[in-house]
Amino acid sequence: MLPDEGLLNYLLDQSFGCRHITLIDPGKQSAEIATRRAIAAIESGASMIFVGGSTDTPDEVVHGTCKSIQEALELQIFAASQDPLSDENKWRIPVVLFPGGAHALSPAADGITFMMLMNSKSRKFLIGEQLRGAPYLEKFGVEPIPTGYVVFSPGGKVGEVGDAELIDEGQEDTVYAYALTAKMFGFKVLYLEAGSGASTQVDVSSIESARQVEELCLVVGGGIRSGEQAARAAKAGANWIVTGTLTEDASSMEELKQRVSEIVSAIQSSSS
Ligand code: 1GP
Repeated sequence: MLPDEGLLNYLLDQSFGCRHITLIDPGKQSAEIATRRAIAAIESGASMIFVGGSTDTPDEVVHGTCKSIQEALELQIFAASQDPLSDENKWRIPVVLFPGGAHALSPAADGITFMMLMNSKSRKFLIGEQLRGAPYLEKFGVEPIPTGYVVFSPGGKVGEVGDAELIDEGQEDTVYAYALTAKMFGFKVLYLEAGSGASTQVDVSSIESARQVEELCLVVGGGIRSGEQAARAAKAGANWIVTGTLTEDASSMEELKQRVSEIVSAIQSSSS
C-alpha cells in the first residue's frame, strides 16, 4: 500500500535512519504463507516488502503473491481505522517488485526496482530485460524506481545467472566509480548485493566507498542474518537493509518476528 508521500519520497526519506526491507520470494512459498510472513515482518518493524528473487517465477505466481499481500494490508488498514488506539499508517507499506527479469511482474505492486545490473557482462541484464518490461510497466502504471544494481562476491545465483563481473573486498575505487556512474545516469538507488544466502555480506569499506556519493539511496543485502551484521552495514552508510533468507528459513512466525525485530532495532540504534 502506498504511503501518503508516494513511493519515491518514502524510499528516499532519511529522517527515519536506516530501515528494513523484507524480501519475499514467491517462487519459494505459497501466496498465503508469503502474506503471513509479510504481515508478521511489518508488525515487527519492516518498512517495505520486496517481492521477487528467483529467476524462473511466472508472472501469475508473482501477481498472486502481490495481490494477496495488498489485500491483507487493506484489511489491516481497515481494522486500524476502526480502532482509535491504532495507527493505520503503520500498514501503508509499499509492496515493490524486485524482479529477476521482465517475466516477474504484477500490476498489483506499488512499484518496481527498475534495475541495471551494472557489472553484468551480458546485454540482457544491462538493457535487454528492461526493454521488454518497460512497455508493460507503462501500461499498468507500476512506478519504476531507477536503480543501479551491483553484485559482490560471493554473488550466489544472481551473480551466476546475471553474468556479473563480481566485485571483491579491496576494490573501493571500482565501487566508488560504479556509485558515481549510477548518479550520473540519474539512478536514485544503488543496491549493493552479495547474493541471496551469501556466506559473507558486502564489506564495510565497499559500502563506505559508495556512501561517498551522497545523493544515492543505498540498499544493501545478501547474507545478512543477525542484528550485528545489519548494524555493520547501517553504520557504514546503508539506508536500507534487505533480508530474505532470514525470514524464509524461520521455523515459526514467532521466530520470524524475533529475527526481524532484532534487525530493525540494531539498524535503528546504529543509524540514529
Ligand atoms: C537477495 O539481498 C537479498 O537479493 C537478500 O539476501 O536472502 O541472503 O537475505 P538474503
